[in-house]
Amino acid sequence: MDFKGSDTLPGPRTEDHLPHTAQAAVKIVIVGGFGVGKTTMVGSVSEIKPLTTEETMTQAGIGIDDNYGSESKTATTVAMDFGRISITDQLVLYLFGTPGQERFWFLWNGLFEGALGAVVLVDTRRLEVSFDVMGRLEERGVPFVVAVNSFPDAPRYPISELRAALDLPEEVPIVECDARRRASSRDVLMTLMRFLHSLAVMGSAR
Ligand SMILES: Nc1nc2c(ncn2[C@@H]2O[C@H](COP(=O)(O)OP(=O)(O)O)[C@@H](O)[C@H]2O)c(=O)[nH]1
Ligand SMILES: [Mg+2]
Repeated sequence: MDFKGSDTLPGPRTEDHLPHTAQAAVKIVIVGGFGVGKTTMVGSVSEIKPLTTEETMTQAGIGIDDNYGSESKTATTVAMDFGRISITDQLVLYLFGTPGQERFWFLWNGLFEGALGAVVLVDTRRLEVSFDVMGRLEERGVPFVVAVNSFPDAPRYPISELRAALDLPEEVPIVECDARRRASSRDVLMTLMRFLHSLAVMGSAR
């Protein structure tokens, strides 16, 4: 039989096994409108091979999904992306990338269950595609940070203007990122973890 030797197979990512020091696992959701970079972010930052369920866009999506600015994109995630990252030796994050399109909202209830926090990815060319997502998170009381994915042809705005446009309170962190870069995506998650920590500290001080 002509099995390829293991040396010719693509190697595993840095860590396929949970570090033995891991003590806590936390669920984080990565949300945002169509084409904002959710799959890219989970893929760049995950230590395990990310699991992605993609379905080629069908006629059913045309005219329903707002595709402005992402015309070249042919596939959209209809289920979710899944990945994992150890933020410290003790703390492991499980990442769930979830679709932002309205017609997939029925998937959301389960996906938000048990989520400690969320990253809302935005594209400055289409801020409005992330409004509803933020509203849903607020309704469910899931704290979030906003990550502005820096697409090269997207206009850049000062954070204060973005905050006003997104109608976000002062305490909600807004950061720029490049979802394709592992370090940048990791920084976003660190920002979220610091934010969650500050909320917990504030909560326990009450
Ligand atoms: N230039 C640039 N392109 C990106 C970035 N993030 C994602 N993309 C591209 O934008 C497209 C949509 O990203 P994807 O992760 O599939 O979006 P999703 O629908 O939110 O999962 C893909 O072609 C990505 O390669 C980024 O930070 N910079
Ligand atoms: Mg996707």
